[in-house]
Amino acid sequence: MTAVTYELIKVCKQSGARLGKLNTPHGTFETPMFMPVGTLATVKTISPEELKEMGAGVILSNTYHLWLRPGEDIVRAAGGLHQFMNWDQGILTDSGGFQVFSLSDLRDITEEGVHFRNHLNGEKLFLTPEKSIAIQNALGSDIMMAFDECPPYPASYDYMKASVERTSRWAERCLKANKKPETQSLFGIVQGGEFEELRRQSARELTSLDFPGYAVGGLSVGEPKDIMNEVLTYTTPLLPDNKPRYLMGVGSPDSLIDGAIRGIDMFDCVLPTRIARNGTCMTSNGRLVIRNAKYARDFGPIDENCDCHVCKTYSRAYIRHLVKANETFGFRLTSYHNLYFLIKLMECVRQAIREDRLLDYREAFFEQYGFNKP
Ligand code: PRF
Ligand code: ZN
Repeated sequence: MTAVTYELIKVCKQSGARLGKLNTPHGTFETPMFMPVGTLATVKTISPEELKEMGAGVILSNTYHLWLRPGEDIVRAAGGLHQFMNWDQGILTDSGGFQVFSLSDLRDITEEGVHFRNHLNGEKLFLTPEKSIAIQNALGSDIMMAFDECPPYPASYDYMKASVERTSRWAERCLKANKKPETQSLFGIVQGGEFEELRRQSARELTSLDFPGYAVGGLSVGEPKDIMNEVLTYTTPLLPDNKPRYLMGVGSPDSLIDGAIRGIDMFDCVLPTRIARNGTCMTSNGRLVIRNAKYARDFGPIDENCDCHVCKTYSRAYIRHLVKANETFGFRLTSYHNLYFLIKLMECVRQAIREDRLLDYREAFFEQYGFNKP
């Protein structure tokens, strides 16, 4: 028995996108879905009650950050991450691999694991597949991620091949290290950059290990969008139909739609909350920079097509004032709206799959969002 299972409900006849259900020990969630990021056991500025209200299902947290502070022992003592942060829905934890590579410049990759320095105080640290899984077991997430290497873009074919093979060996060690497969499911991560042969090798090696779900990693690391779409086009068909597929670190509205069309079921990204904290809002008409002087006396909502609590209650002029004055409440409002926007977008995507019209939906959405403009 695995903790997390996937049920394919239907495939969109027009686009090939999948409508499905992800069953977890903390609830069942419809896919494709967007998962808000709460790296340090909080989705920045948003309470769990608000996340529920906006329809969030699974949220992300991070092994590396929680290991450094407060430490997994404290989270375990609290009764696990769900209890610690008062979130009774799904939690997925990333393995820390990606963060070690993106946050630490001093690192040394060996077969055993990665030596690097704590980005907070410079202290020497060592993370291995076994250690990452032990921390994730202590956190008690519903979905754990394998400890992988996400090489920078561009990387040479030879480097990528060695990295893919090491990631496969690490994936096997992660599976063996999981002490709670009945309550915590471990997903494998396909790497291989933009090399089709290496993506095939990675998918073959990982699927032979029979993970309960698979992620496509190593994308949205600086490559052009058409390369990401091309990689997804040939990679997702290599993954089993009866398991969920998760595209890591991707959250722009166009990429969510294009990923779903290529058979992706789960997405996460800091984008909506990160841009919210500098006052950028996602709207049905494209990005809106709330600091702009033209909103000073605009008493309409952020997005006239949005029915979120923020858009029903607060004006552009008020939010602009708060954001310009660096008032925390302003960033709460933009964060809430942006998360709601992506969660609602995925609801529209699911409805379009149900009705076999996701390509039509894509066309209309892109037109209004402004992606089709020259
Ligand atoms: N691996 C892991 N986490 C990730 C990625 C990856 O490749 C990415 C790539 N966009 C984001 N987060 N473990
Ligand atoms: Zn809104």
